[in-house]
Amino acid sequence: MHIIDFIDSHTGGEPTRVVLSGFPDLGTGTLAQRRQLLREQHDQWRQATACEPRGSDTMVGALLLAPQDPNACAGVVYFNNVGYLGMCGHGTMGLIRTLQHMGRIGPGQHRLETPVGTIGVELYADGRIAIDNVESYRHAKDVTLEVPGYGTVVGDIAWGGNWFFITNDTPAPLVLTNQRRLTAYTEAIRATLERDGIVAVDNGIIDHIEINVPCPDGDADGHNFVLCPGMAYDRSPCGTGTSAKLACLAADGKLVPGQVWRQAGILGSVFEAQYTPGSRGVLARITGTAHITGQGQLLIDDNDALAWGIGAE
Ligand code: PYC
Repeated sequence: MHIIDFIDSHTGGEPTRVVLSGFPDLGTGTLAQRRQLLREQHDQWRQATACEPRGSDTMVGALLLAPQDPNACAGVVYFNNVGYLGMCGHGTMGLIRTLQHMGRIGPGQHRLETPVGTIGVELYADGRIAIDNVESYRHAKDVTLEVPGYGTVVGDIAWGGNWFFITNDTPAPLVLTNQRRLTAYTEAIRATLERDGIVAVDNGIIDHIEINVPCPDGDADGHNFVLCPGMAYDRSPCGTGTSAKLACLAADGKLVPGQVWRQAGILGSVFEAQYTPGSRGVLARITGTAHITGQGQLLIDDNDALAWGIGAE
C-alpha cells in the first residue's frame, strides 16, 4: 500500500489538495525541473491524487516541496486531472492557508517558489492572503475567432502564470444555472484556437478560456467564468486569470496602478486585485481567503485495478 498525506482546502469554492508526503523523490533541481521529472517519470502519482476516484476534474493538487532558496517558505508544483499548471492563484491561497494550519508560517510576508518563478505572498492576521504574482502581460489584442456554432468571438491572449484567452462575448449571463452552456461555449473557443493553430509565446498552449464581463449588480467590477484545462470551470475568480485580465485592463489604460479591481467568479466569490507596473506588463497583487476542508491519507493499493486513478493509462 502506498500512502500520501494531504490537506484539502477551498478558495472561493475551488479545491486545493496539498500533498505533504508520499510522492517519489524529485531531487533538488529548480521547480521547473522537478515538475518535468514528475511529468515524465512519475505522472501516475498526479493521476492517483487528482483524478477520480480520489479526486475530481475540479481538483487542483499542490505538491509541497523544499525550496532552493532558503528564504522561501516552500516550493510547489501545481497539477490537475489532466496535467500541470505554471502557477495557480487559488491554489497558492490554499497552500498558504495549509502551511498556516500546520503551524509552519504565521502572518507576514513570505516567498514561494513555483515552476514559473518565485512569487511573494502576504498572510494577514485576519486570514486574508495576498499573492504578488509573476509578471502578467498581454500577448495579443482583439484576436478574432470563427467559433463553430457561435460565430465571431473576439478576445485577448494574456499571461498571468498560465495562458488565457479572455473575451467579453458570452452566449448567456454568467450564472451557475448556465454552467453547461458556458462550458460548451468556452470548450468550443479552445477547440477553435487549436484548430487555427493559435498559440502564445514559445508555442505556449492557451489552455484557460475566460469570459469576463462587467458585474451586473455592481458588487464587483468584473464577473468571470473560467474554463480550466481539465474541462472543469474554476469555482473561484481564478488568480492567474484575474492577473491576466489586469494586464489587459492596464494595457488598454482602463485601470491605473494601485486602483482596486474586484473580480467575482461564477459563484460570486471575490478576489481583490491591483497592480504596479512591470517591465513588460503588470505585477498583480491578488487577495482572497481559503479554508481548510479536510486532512488525511490517500491509500493506493496495487491490487486495485483503478489504483492509479480513472483516466490513467
Ligand atoms: O486561481 O490561478 C488560479 C487557477 C488556475 C486554475 C484554477 N485556478
